[in-house]
Amino acid sequence: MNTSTLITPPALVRRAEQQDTQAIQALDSAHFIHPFTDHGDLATRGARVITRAENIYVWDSEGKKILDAMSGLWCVNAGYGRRELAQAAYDQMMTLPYYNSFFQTTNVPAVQLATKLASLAPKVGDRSFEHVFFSSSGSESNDTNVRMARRYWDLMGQPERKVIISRHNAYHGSTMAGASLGGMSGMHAQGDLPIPNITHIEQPYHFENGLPGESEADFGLRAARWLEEKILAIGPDKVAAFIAEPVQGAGGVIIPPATYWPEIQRIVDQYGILLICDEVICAFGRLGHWFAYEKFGIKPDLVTFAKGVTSGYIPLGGVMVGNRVAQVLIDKGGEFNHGYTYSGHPVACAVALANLEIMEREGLPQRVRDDIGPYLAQRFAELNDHPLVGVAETCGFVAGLVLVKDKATRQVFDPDLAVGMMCRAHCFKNGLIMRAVGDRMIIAPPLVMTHEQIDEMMALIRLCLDATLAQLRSLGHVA
Ligand code: PXG
Repeated sequence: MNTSTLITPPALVRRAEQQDTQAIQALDSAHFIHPFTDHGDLATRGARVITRAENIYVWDSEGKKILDAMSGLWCVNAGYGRRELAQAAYDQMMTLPYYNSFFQTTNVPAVQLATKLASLAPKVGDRSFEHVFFSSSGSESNDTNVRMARRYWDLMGQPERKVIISRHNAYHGSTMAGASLGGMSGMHAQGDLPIPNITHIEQPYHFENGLPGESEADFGLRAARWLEEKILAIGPDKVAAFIAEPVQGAGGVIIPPATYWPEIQRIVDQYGILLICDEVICAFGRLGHWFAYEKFGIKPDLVTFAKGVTSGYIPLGGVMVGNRVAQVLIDKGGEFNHGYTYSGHPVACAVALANLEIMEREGLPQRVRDDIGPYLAQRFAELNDHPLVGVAETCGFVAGLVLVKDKATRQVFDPDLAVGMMCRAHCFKNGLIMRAVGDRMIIAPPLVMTHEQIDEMMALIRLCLDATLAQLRSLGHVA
């Protein structure tokens, strides 16, 4: 990639690095409630203070350089330090920093972005995407989906279609609807979730849910048919929609067998229910396409997006509204009583436009599909020879591996050992950000990585696996 587009870290940020890390940590602990964080734990250890970033690396307040194999939180698709994005935000703020899109008003960047997204979203079968609803996050967008799907069925004269089916271990956000749609039991346990009329089926995770000797292909069909069983158990005339991530991200990069999505499509078509693809992680090049539904040949009615649309430089999310739903909402709906202060925020939309321009110019989705995705697949597969790795797999530019106690029998570790967290600690120590989801280690690197940087990352991953193995051996947990 062209490194002349990268921002030289400003002197101001360098000074922040020289501040006393402990003082920042103390203020952090005293005043900042973090998402998904045990604050007792945080207070004793102190947060890692990230002060600057460039390309695929971040630096902490101690000056330590870390290769960010998670793109922040699955979002910095175009890499850090893009001057063009800062400039787009600056220019838009000086022209029109804010105006709402309620009350029959609009703004130019929002219109341009909706038009651009409609042009990027491929038509599949009889589904096309000419309309976009904007929010500021994935969670909000999924709240929109729930309301939109139910509104659709009301307008279709079938108000009893209310149930939305999702999957265990899915992640769809942290608002009441987002967390309910998600299938994280730990989230449901806090705050009386899920809200009514949201239910879940099991995820298509062959390693955990496959029967002994069952092929991936057979398992994929069986897993998809859990949806049909659920629809029949509820009553098809009561089901509004099925929501799913094409590849489950936060759940641990769960890549479904090739037979899964075509069978899901058959089922949603047969029962006429809406299909919501949550592409908050999977869109914008992550799986080698602008939208992942194209990769899997899925025909969704609603597509959730966020994160990569701005490469995380500014919050923006939304829903691509397929014609089936859009036409009904527009032709029959009157006013849809739903919207956010920041729907179509001009600065966020201007940054998104500049980001999509970069992705287009540098061909990032194609790069993932034809070049760095296949290269990552080849390099990551080499980890299958490591004694700790049960299975290592990739899809586009996400990858996951499961740590096992016994490779031959695929025996997993006692969860109380928290082997994933042990491995993650070795990663941090060695300058690599890799996420642990239980004992699955996952990555979603920026889409600008070179082959050399993939090699650098793979060497670090192997080093950290070796260090984890050595620690487990010294503790007597593996032979
Ligand atoms: N859908 C999907 C598929 C997501 O991955 C959301 C919705 C919610 O988006 P917002 O913008 O409201 O956060 C997400 C977010 C993790 C992790 O631990 C993943 C996400 C968020 C926080 C943590 O991997 N994904």
